[in-house]
Amino acid sequence: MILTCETLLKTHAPAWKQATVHPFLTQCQGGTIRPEQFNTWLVQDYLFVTEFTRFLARTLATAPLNHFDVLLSGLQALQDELAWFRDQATSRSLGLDIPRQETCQIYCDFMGNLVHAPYPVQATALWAIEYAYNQGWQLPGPMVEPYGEFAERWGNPGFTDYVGLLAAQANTSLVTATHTEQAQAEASFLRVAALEQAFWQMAYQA
Ligand code: HMH
Repeated sequence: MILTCETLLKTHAPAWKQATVHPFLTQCQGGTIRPEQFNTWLVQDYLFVTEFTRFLARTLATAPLNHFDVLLSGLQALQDELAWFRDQATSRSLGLDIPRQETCQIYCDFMGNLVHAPYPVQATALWAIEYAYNQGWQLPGPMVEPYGEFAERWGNPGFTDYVGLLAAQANTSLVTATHTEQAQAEASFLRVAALEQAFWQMAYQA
């Protein structure tokens, strides 16, 4: 049996639900999230995205040539996203030069270690990381201000299409993956799910 993104979601539905449905997101939707908690998430997510950008660049470095277009479009979007995070921080008077919280650091270390993993594992993790935010910010439905902009960033149709292309590339790479690589891809999917859940929870632990 060949592993696909779809079978991962079906096999591990409870873990995926915990990664993508969280009080943090429902409280953003209803506008009841406390600003300190939102700001904690915002700054830690900026610090996450700086490392995520390095991970995407390293994934590009091992990707087959016909996967470049999609990955380069992702890197291009991250240039805008990092600037957007800095603007958000400035308008909220938040400093970005602070240490990562433990959960954020563990997630960044996980992405750093994926440099040793074969491409199908990297491609699966990349898709899972992006799909977690795509679903997480999209599933609750429209959010009250000022959170609509955040729901839009990861829930918009263009980003949804991008995540679909990442799934297609991961699936293609998994077709020729060994059993060991498929098992590693499944383990990385589960690790992403657990880290995503912990990342939402981190906003309440500041
Ligand atoms: C924690 N996961 C986390 N932050 C993000 N910005 C994404 C995924 C999507 O890029």
